Formats: sequence, structure tokens, C-alpha cells
Amino acid sequence: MKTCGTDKVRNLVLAGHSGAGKTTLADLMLYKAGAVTRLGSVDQGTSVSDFRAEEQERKGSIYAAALNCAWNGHHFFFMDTPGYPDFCGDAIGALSVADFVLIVVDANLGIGPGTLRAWKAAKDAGIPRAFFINGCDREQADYEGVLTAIQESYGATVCVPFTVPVGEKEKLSGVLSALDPNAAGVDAYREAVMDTVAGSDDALMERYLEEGKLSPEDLNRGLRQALFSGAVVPVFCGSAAKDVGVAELMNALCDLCPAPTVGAKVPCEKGDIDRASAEAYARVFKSVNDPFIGQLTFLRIYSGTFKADGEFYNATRSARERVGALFHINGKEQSAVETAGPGEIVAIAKLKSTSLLDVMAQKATDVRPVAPPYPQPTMAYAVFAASQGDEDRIGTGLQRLAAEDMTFQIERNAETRQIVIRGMGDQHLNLMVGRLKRDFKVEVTLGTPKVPYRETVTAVGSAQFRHKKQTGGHGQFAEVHLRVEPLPGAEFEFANEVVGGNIPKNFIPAVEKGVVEALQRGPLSNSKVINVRAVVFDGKYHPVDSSEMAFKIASRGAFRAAMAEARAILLEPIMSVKIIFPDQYMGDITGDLNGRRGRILGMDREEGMQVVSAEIPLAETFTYPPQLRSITQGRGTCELKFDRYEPVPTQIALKVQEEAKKEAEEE
Ligand SMILES: Nc1nc2c(ncn2[C@@H]2O[C@H](COP(=O)(O)OP(=O)(O)OP(=O)(O)O)[C@@H](O)[C@H]2O)c(=O)[nH]1
Ligand SMILES: [Mg+2]
Repeated sequence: MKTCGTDKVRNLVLAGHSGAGKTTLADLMLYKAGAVTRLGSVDQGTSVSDFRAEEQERKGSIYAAALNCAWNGHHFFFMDTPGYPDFCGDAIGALSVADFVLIVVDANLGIGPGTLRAWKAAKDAGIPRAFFINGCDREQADYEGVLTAIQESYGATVCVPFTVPVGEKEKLSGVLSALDPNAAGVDAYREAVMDTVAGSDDALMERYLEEGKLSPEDLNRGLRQALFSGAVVPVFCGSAAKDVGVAELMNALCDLCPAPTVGAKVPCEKGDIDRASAEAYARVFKSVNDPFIGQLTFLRIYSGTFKADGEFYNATRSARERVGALFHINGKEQSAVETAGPGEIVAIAKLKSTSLLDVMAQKATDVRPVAPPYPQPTMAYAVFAASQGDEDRIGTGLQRLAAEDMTFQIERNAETRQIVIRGMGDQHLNLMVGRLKRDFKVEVTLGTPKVPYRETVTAVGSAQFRHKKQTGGHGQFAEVHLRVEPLPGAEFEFANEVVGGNIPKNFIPAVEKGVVEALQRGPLSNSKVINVRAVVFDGKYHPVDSSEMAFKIASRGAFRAAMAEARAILLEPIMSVKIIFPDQYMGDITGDLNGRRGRILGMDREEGMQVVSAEIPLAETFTYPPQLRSITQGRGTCELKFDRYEPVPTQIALKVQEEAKKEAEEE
């Protein structure tokens, strides 16, 4: 139960790279605050935050967990998010509603893609943030090294220590607070904080230069402003495992984390969420379908008061919604509350018309929030039913899973006739397959998706085709003379150059239909034909035996024959790829790209990481994400986007054609 006023509520998220110690820190916070009587542990499978069976098995977070505890007259509502890139969907959802982001960095592992993702998400949304360098007790801990790396990546005068370790590694005994007037030996750190705060505001700078220091009031006000503008990013340190520096961190969070009513603007595409409004507004950032309790929807409240057993309005879908109980959540523990206000995270069971990212309001209104920056999935598999007749259940299950995870997508590919699932990596997709089995009782196997090849022509080619059949009554007759030409830049065009009525006008649409049908299955590999212009320039007809059907058949034949004359080639999708990884893996990454027919377009640095832009044919990308993981020991990530079609190298094209032929024979 929350006992403080709204101005003392603190809403924040723990984010950062996998293994940095977010969950360990979260468990310790709950324990220190007295919200639990036993300290949870990731390693022993007793964590409050990592409470799901699959998380306990993995000894790492998969989902974002909602937590809350009272501290020092304040109440924290916070989310512990998964750092592993496969599970970033939930982390991004949680980040998008937080007022403050605490980025946890391991004192040994340092900055990783999870750090970068959290930093970028917070920075782009204008959310104040701080670092916690955790694991300073570890044998290989390098506090100074990690602090330097953070400062080099995110700004030396921006990222200033607010606490510093006393002792190191196994001798770590505590931390000193830079702003504590009673602490000895922290003058230089205090000065660094004052320098940065004063430097973020002209008026403050003037006073600072005149008086040589900032008054506590000036420092406080300046600090809040500087946090919002990103001019200062406090760096804390300690050890969640040894309970060092965590009380100091929690105390500081009460001061640094803004009250929920003064946080950054909530970006909306339509309408507005005004944090100062007296009316209730909240946004859904997570939705789970639990086999035991059914649908559970997590909301972050921005303004007003939500009451249990009331009626609310889904402002994104224009629907009324009955709300039963409101719950405060600590992992799997739910405690019902009568009312909830700004900054609080509540869960509501069994909402009927509300899904991920919707806005709930007190009154009928129309608000559409800007979607958080979810990355595009990188890993794809074709899904096959393990037993026949399960297809429908698989479809329903996959749809339900996709509804609660914005980084999981399903595609029924009409061309390759496969169901393809896409996600953030092997572990993500295997998790979904596991849930299909557990929650929906269907089993599937996974395979490599088929590549949607294309065919086109590289020269002009003509051919004619006569369709003639004499059956019982009247026969069938049509003859079509057709030319195909390359048509760069456009999918398809049809033209008619027949003169003298050799094909009567009323049959021309049938000729075009025949071509359009033939385009769907090209002569080389049964793939779609693109970038061609087809011109019918002559033909023959019979006054009795010609029909639309006959012309369609003749036209199809003529088109395939003309393609053969026009040097048809196979095209493959080329993906543009952005690869983000720590410097030291450069050689291995470029070597691997060469083996995948990849082309490097550029190299860059982004906030402490190496960024390579490249192109890889789609066929070579299916195994890329896991390979990248293994090359970079889990610290590299990539983004893939379709760019264009390009000719397939001859040797590979021949193989593709052969396989297509075999498949067509089997059909
Ligand atoms: N020595 C030491 N070990 C720690 C500390 N914090 C966490 N660990 C250990 O590091 C491992 C990873 O900790 P977690 O808390 O699960 O890390 P996380 O950031 O939640 O990881 P993800 O959930 O995968 O994002 C566990 O074995 C912890 O016991 C620390 O301060 N010192
Ligand atoms: Mg965790």
C-alpha cells in the first residue's frame, strides 16, 4: 500500500545489459525497503522479479517485472527489465512509460548493446537517467575503467560520479556520496558535479563564478533542470550482491527521480496526455495472457485517479471498458488497491477491448500515443505443424502471442506458402514455440524460410503461341504474338500494338489476364516476375472457336516463351544491415560478412560501439543473428531491412532453379 502523496511517488525502470545485476538490485531494493521478508536471488530461483519458470530455468530475466516498495517517505514503482537482446520488446515497453531510467552497468563487463539501447531510448524520449556501476566487488571489477568508458561514450563532464567506491574488489567496503557535506575526501567529485550543473545554466554559471560555489537551493534546482536536459547523468556505484552503495542509491533516487506530475512530455500522435490534468489518464505498456488468471494488463498512470470497480474509456479504440480490481504488483504477488494515482503501475485483469499501447481515460476522448521505438525482428523461421490439422490452433496461438509482444511478428507468405515467424533471436523464437506448446497445446517444428525470389528479363524477346484444340462440338483457337522488354523501376506494364483486328479488341483484356497470371510463376523458379513490359503485337483468331479462355491460355504460353528469349534471370532480396558491436570484434565481423556475400558500405561509431552498415542477400541472413551473437559473445546486435532485388550469381541461381524444378515435380 502506498502511504505517501503523489509528489513522493517515484516511477523508474532498471535497464541495461544482460547480467549487469538489474534483477539482483531489484530484489535487494525490495528487501531493504521491507516489501519482502526474504531476499530473493536469481541464482537460487527465488527472485521476486524473475518469478516465471522459464526465467528461473534460465537464471535471467525474460519479461519486464513490475515492482514497488516504500522508501524514506517515498514510494517507488519500478520495472526490472530483461537485458538480453532477444527479450528487448518488454524492456522497450517498460522504458517508454518510465519517468527515470537507471542504467545498470557491470564493473567487469562494461558497456554492451543493452547499455546502448537503454541510453538511446531514454535520451530520445528526453527521460532523465543515471548509471549504476554494479559488481564493484567482483574479482575482475574495474570501476575506473568502466567509469572512463561511460564518460568517453556519453560525455566526460556529463557523466559525473555521485557516489565513489571505498576499497575495491573483495575489499569493497562502502561508498562515499559526492554531495554529502559530511563526507571527507570527496571535494573533487563535489566540484565536478557543481561544474556540470553550473555549466548547464548561464545564470547559475555567473553566480558560481562570483561566489565559487552553488548554494544548496541553486544546486538542487540546477540539478533537476540539468537531469531533464541530459546535461548531467549521475553515476552511482556499488554491489547489489554485497549490499554496498544501494541505500545511498535509493536515497538519491528519491531526490533525482522527478515526481510523476512533472516528468517529460508524453508523446502522442493524436490528442494529449497532460500530466497535470485532474482527469485520469494511463497507458498500457504490457499485456500478458496468463493460463491461470487470463488476460492481465499493465498500466502506468499519468494523471488523475483510477478507482477499482469502475468504468473507463479506452481512448485509443473508442470503447468503454469495465474495470474490476486494481492491483499493485510485486512479481507474482498482486495486492488489490481501491485507488491508484500518478506514477503508479497497476495491473487490471480481464479487460475486453484493451491491448498493448492503448490509452485509458476517465472520459470519452481520443488519444493515440506514439509507439515506442521497437526494433524490427532480425530472426525468421518457417513454422510447420507437427501434426496435421493443427494449423488453425497454431494460427490462433501465434496471433495471441504476437498481440503481447511487438517484436514478434507472423507472416503468412502467399508466395512461398509458408507461415513465417520473426523475432529478435533464437531464444526469443524458441520461447514462443515453448509457449505455443504450454499455453495452446500445439507443437510445431521450425525450418529455414524460403526466399521469395523474383524473375526478370535483361533483353527484348518475342515469341508466339498457338492454342488449338478440336473436341467434339466446337473447338478452341487463339494465337498470340508477344514481346517482353525490361522495365526498370516499375513492376509491370502491358501494351497493345495489334493492328487490323488480328486479335479483336474484346479479347485483348483476356490476353493481359493471361500475362498477369503467368507473372505469378516465372519460368525459371516459379517465382514472381517483375520489371517487365509485355506487348501483344499480333495474333490470330477464329470467328467460332476463339474465346477468352483460349486467348488467356495462348497468352500465358506466349509470355513464357518470350521470357526464354529475353535472357530471363533470377533476382534475390538484398537486406541492408546495421551491425552494432564492441570494437574488438571488427576482424571477425568483416570476415564473416565476406563469407555471406556481404558488402560493407560504411563504418561509424555510435555512443561507444562500432557500427557497420552493410548489405547481405536475404538467403544469407537466416543464420546471421546467432552467428553474430557467437562471434561477439552476445554483445553484438543487428538490424535488418529489405532494400531491393538484385541478380543472383549464376552458380547459386542454377541451384535455386534445380530445387524449384524438383519441388514443382513433387506438387
Ligand atoms: N559479484 C557480484 N555478482 C553479482 C552482482 N550483481 C549480480 N550479480 C550476479 O550476476 C548474475 C546476473 O545478475 P542478474 O541480476 O540476473 O542480472 P540482470 O541484469 O538482471 O540480467 P538479465 O536479466 O539477463 O538482464 C547473477 O549470478 C548475480 O548473482 C554484484 O554486485 N556482485
Ligand atoms: Mg534480470
